[in-house]
Amino acid sequence: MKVNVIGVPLNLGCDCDGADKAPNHLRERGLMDIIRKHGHRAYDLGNLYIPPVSEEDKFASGNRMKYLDTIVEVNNNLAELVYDSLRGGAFPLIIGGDHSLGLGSASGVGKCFDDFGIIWLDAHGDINTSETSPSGNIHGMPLSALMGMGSQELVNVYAPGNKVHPQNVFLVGTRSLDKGELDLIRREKLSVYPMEVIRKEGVEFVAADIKNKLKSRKIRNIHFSIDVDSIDPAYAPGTGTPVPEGLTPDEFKGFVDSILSTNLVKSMDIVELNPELDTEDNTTRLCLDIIDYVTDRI
Ligand SMILES: [Mn+2]
Repeated sequence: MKVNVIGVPLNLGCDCDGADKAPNHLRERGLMDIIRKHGHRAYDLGNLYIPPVSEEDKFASGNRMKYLDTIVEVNNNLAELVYDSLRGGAFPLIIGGDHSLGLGSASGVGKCFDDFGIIWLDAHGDINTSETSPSGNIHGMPLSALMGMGSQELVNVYAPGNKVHPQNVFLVGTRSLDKGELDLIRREKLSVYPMEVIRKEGVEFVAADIKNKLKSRKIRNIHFSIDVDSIDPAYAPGTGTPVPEGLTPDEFKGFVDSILSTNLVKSMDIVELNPELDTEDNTTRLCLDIIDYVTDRI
């Protein structure tokens, strides 16, 4: 298969240094060779340009949202690159960078496929809005914006309006949800599989439940957005907002394996690796292992 690797060295959405270093850090440790080993034609499309913006201007463009204009600009460009990649028959593999890039990648997928769903693997909900966000960090808002909620600047990235129906969103691995996020989940009856459910029922049950819903909702294409903070910090400490009680690498792989076996996954993000917060490159190695595992199965 053709795999287009797209680096997004973005750290404005988490407002924390280090996540921007991840794409090159992974390249220097053999990213492209790992993908090609599985027989893929892999192209490194390089890193998206992130316009510089000074820290004192962080709220200049967005009321209660840090670095809004720049994040919108980068996501708009990312969406076009993802859309183009899909149209060209490639599997876009987007390497973050912080999770605000999920807004652009999924927007590109949404332009390509009407019948698409999003599986968002994360310790957090990423469904805050500018009104509910405690921090103003946009990496906590992309999934709500994709569903058409929150600030119009984010909702209208790449194309006007919502990109995905809330029924077609699956949020997995959560264990740190803010009050506004819990309200949104209840209001929209979102499919959420928190860690308590995974611990009680197992990843196989969760994956099977999602697969049933994919079938009943006639979803033929999936964008899979993976935040490394979904994995327990004991295994993945190199991330900006770690939360205890996460997935073990085996649980993670079991879930990924089950979802990939549907053959519906058309694109993937891997985000929030922060090499500067890592211990002895453990999280970097885990990310490369994940990419190895995934590209063996697409
Ligand atoms: Mn996230």
